[in-house]
Amino acid sequence: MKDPLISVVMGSNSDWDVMQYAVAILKDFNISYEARVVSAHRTPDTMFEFAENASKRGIQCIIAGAGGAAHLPGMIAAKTTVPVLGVPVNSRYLKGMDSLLSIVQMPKGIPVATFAIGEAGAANAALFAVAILANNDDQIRKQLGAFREKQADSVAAMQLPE
Ligand code: RP5
Repeated sequence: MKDPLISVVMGSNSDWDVMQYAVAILKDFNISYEARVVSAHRTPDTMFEFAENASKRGIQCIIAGAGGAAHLPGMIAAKTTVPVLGVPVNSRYLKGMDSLLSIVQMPKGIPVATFAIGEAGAANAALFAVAILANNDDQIRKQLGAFREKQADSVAAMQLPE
């Protein structure tokens, strides 16, 4: 794939069940992306290197998913000014409430845009990244408009049982 515009990172390959929904949207929109595992606490040096280089690599948005004490999005945001979109991944015991609060409760000064827990959050983070790119790309803006129209049409076609 050509130089990625969007980077999708996650703390473990166990996050893929959720984060695949972000990647599916980027594929649908034909946006160049990369997807990789970077762990804040197991590979902190790799995480720092990734975050420090994101801007010069031309990355426009980082979608970061993590579960539990989900410090990956916040720590990446601390090391780059590239916008970070955080996706709370469902966790085994606290069902993702821990992930959500860890990501959304960033102290003032280092923002992480935080999305819903799980599949919806992953898909919406990617749609948000697409919307950011659309600000400076007419083709992507048209694609996003067409996506919204298709979605509206599918609702209009919905039928309920008698
Ligand atoms: C976090 O711990 C990951 O983001 C993942 O959601 C969670 C569990 O990781 P594994 O034990 O499945 O590797 O770092």
